[in-house]
Order: sequence, then C-alpha cells, then structure tokens
Amino acid sequence: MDHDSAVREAAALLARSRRVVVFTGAGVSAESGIPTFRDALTGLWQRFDAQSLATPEAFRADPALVWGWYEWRRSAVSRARPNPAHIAVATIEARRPGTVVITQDVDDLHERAGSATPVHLHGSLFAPRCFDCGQPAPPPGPADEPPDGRRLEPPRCTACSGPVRPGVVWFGEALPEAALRAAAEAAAACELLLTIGTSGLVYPAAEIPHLAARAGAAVVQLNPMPTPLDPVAAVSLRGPAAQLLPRLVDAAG
Ligand code: BJW
Ligand code: ZN
Repeated sequence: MDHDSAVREAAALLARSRRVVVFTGAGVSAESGIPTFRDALTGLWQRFDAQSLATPEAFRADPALVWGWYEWRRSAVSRARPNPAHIAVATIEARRPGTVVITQDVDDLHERAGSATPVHLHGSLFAPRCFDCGQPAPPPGPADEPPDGRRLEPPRCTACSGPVRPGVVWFGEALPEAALRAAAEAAAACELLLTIGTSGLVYPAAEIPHLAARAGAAVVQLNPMPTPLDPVAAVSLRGPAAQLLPRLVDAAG
C-alpha cells in the first residue's frame, strides 16, 4: 500500500470509530527533541545503555549516577515543547470524547499539549519518592540545565532519610495497578487503537495493542521502522509521527 492510501485507510478507520485508544511511546516525543529510550546515550552516560540504568539495582549501586541521568532528562523535558503529534492526539480527544490516551512516556508533553488525563503506565519524571519507604518527595525545583554528564546526589527523604528516586517504573518493577487496569479495560473495549512511536518490546505495556486486536479492534501503527506490532496492525504508516498524525487527523475530520 502506498503512503497516501495508507493515510486514507487509517483516516477512514478513525472517522468511523467512536471508542478510540491512543497508545504512545518515546517516538511521539522524538520530534520534541527528547531522545527515544533506545537511542544511544551521550555524555557521562555514553558508557551505559538506558536499559542498564533503568533498574533498582543500578540505583542501589550508584544513586548519584542514576539520579543525575534522570535530572538531565527532566531538564531536557522541561525545556522541550509538545510537537504536532502531541497536539494531534489532543485533537482526537477533543473531537471524540471518551478517547483514552495511554502513554509509556515519563514526560508531560501530552498534558502540555492539552490531553486531559493520559494514563501513565511507566510513571512520571515529576513525581519522585523515597527509594526506601515510598513517601512522595517534593518535586525538585525547576530543572536547571545540568552540564551534560553530571552525577548528582539524590535528595534525602524527610521521613527516613533514604535516597529519593524518580517516580518511574524500572525493569523488574510492577506497573501502577490502576493505570494498567484502566489501560487494559480501554484496550478491550475500543474500536480503534492507534499505536504511535513505540518499539513494542517492553512488557506488559506492549501487550495493550495485542489485547485490543484480540478483542476485535482495528490497530493502526505510526512508526518509521518495522516493529513486532506489525502483524497485528491493519495499517502501518511508516514515518515520523509529527508529520503523519496531523495528516491522518485532518483527513478523518
Ligand atoms: C518514532 C519516531 C518518530 C523514532 N515518530 N516514531 C514478557 C516477555 C519478556 C520480558 C518480559 C515480559 N514481561 C516482563 C518482562 C520483563 C521486562 C521487559 O519487558 N523486558 C523486555 C525489554 C524484554 N518488563 C518489566 O520488567 C516490567 N515489569 C514487570 O514485568 O514486572 C513484573 C512484576 C510484577 C509484579 C511485581 C513485581 C514485578 C517493567 C517495565 C518498565 C519499563 N520502564 C522503562 C523505563 C521507564 C523510566 C525511564 O524512562 O527511564 O520504560 S524501559 C523503557 O522502555 C521506558 C519506555 O516507556 C519503554 C518502552 O520504550 P518505547 O517507548 O517503545 O521506546 P523505544 O526507544 O524502545 O522505541 C521508540 C520507537 O519510536 C522506535 O520504534 C522508533 O522507531 C520510533 N520512533 N522516532 C514515530 N519521529
Ligand atoms: Zn523514606
């Protein structure tokens, strides 16, 4: 299928669907300048891959390394702006009340584009808590721009003086129960699921598009690269989300 007919077919699916789920990954924020999770790291962190830093074991072994990496990312997100893909997602929601946005991203770019209550499956960069006792910690002040490659000692918990950690879900940790339940329910009940900018490699989140497909929904994928979600996608639009999604949304009306 050529590009234009794929956009037309995806737009026709969107136009006739009332219950829509938008499922996003790091690729939706790529054109806001936020590196995807599986991009190569820079600075101090170039010796690591992101997967090796996003674990409780890494934090336990070297809290300053991991906290510094997350503060560097938080500062990049704070300086970034939502891109046309985030805005197109919010437009889908505005035109189809009942749309559920489910994101694996720990940034706040969906919210800043106008999405009301995206379901965050992997937590948030803006909700730190104590590593030892779980007490929420005040969000650190506005993220200054830390020089790329700075280790940073995490703040200490006011209740138990344990180290404060980012409020994200690391490998081996359970996803927030309410968010996972809401995502699974929405996927099981939707007519159309748009999966945007995710490699579809990380479980249980990657189960969500499969669940929707098994329940009879059409799955439309936007990604410049092939992914393991290709087999369940009725239409795969190969290209950057910030270009393709606004076209799709305009064509669907
Ligand atoms: C563009 C673009 C553009 C580029 N436009 N697109 C079943 C099978 C195998 C393994 C497991 C399994 N079940 C569980 C596991 C283990 C593990 C796992 O999945 N491992 C796999 C890697 C093999 N899962 C877990 O450990 C999970 N926990 C768990 O299972 O707990 C069990 C438990 C139960 C009860 C009690 C206790 C335990 C937790 C997973 C947490 C994942 N966390 C991270 C880090 C979050 C914090 C942080 O950001 O630092 O979440 S990992 C990372 O991957 C991050 C992302 O949200 C997630 C998904 O990545 P995403 O978004 O898909 O990004 P990329 O970079 O992979 O892909 C970007 C895509 O964009 C690419 O396809 C590009 O082509 C595309 N793109 N430019 C559109 N312009
Ligand atoms: Zn504590």
